Amino acid sequence: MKKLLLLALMFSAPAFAQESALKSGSVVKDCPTCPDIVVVPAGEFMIGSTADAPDVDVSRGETPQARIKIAKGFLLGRYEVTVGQYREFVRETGYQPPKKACRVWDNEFVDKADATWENPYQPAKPEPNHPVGCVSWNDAQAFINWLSKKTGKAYRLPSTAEWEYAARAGTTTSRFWGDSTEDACEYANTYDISAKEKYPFTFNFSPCRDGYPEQAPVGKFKPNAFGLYDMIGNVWEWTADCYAGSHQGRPKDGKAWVWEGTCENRETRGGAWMSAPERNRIAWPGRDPADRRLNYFGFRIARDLDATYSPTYDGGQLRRVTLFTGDMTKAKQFWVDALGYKVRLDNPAFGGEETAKSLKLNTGARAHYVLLEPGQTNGPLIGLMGATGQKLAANSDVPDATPNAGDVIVVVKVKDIARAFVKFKELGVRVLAQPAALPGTSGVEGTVLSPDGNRIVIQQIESE
Ligand SMILES: [Ca+2]
Repeated sequence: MKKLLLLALMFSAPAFAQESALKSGSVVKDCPTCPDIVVVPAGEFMIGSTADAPDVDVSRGETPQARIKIAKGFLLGRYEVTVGQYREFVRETGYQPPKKACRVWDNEFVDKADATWENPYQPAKPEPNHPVGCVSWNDAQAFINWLSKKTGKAYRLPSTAEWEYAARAGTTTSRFWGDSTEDACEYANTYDISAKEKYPFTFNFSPCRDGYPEQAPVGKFKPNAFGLYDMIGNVWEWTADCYAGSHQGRPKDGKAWVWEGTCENRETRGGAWMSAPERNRIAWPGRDPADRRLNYFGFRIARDLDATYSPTYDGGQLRRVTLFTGDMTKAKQFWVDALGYKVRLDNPAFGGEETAKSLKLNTGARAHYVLLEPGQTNGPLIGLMGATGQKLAANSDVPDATPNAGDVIVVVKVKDIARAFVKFKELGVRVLAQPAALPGTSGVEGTVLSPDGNRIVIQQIESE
């Protein structure tokens, strides 16, 4: 009897284990085919380079440095996200990325319409364990949303500070193995002699042979002290941050540095198989628009320890909305044109049985799930969900409404309802009800009339 009890306790123990109790370097996997993620310990470090560091680039704001304190450990991809993992995402979601050529080498660096993550040219036929390339920052977000929903864990890109902290793994040199470029071939797939022979670019190269003139499969080189592979070379890695060109003013807690208004460029880190040694350094920041695709750009995922994914919060700037019913085309037009948001994802497949049930849609109605991305007028809207089919059942989730057939009601969740209503005023949108507290809840809600006559209920997102 005692023995049985003991066994039961032993087997049940992992269910109670907190990830925050895991040792630095532990590998976590949220599903059998999910990317390996590694526990990176809490700590402090100086981001950037000293003024006398080899190849220091003042124009990119590597120096002066800033002190960053990462108070809690976090999880970071052991490897760059691979072609095999990305393929599973595309297969499961039917993700159709916005049309945009990918930049590859074809006797010159040129944007090729037929270059994709499946054929990034270098190599033409990537293996499942090659890092995925030709993926934009936006594509990376779509992958992250999918993985978060699939696993119930809130994934995200690492912040620039987290990335650099993890890449350094306690070192202060240009690279996690020291300053030398001769030693690169033990630790990283860089623009080495073998690459130079195949692609004789005019820029500098690592004076050694790593055996990979193009992308290399992930994990072929020595890891750093945190057990992370390919932090230098192979493909550039997108971070969550807007490119700042300085460390002055950077959040001291290691969180991503993003701001209201246009985030013109996202920061990339780590260099690539075709980057010169000056750029294959931990501190050197790349800067590229969120929709840019290059075959030497990929990403690595991160998440907080013990972070669970909530369907109303997707872990990033964009959040899901509870309910929208009515004419999708009109609604999209309003949010996209009037408020300057770009549609990032419109997924009619979202309208499954569960959705129809939770929205109390009548048979035949179909839900869409749309994510909107701030454009020039960065603002409070994060997303909306919709249904076509018009005829609706009475729905207690829709405040102050018993929708009749033909009614169009939209509920949009925003981060800052006061700011949203300032924006509506600027745009001349008619306000039907000013924001007010919802009795018996912590919610705040107001109502506007969109230009096409849709009544739109605006709700403030409740804090996590
Ligand atoms: Ca190489």
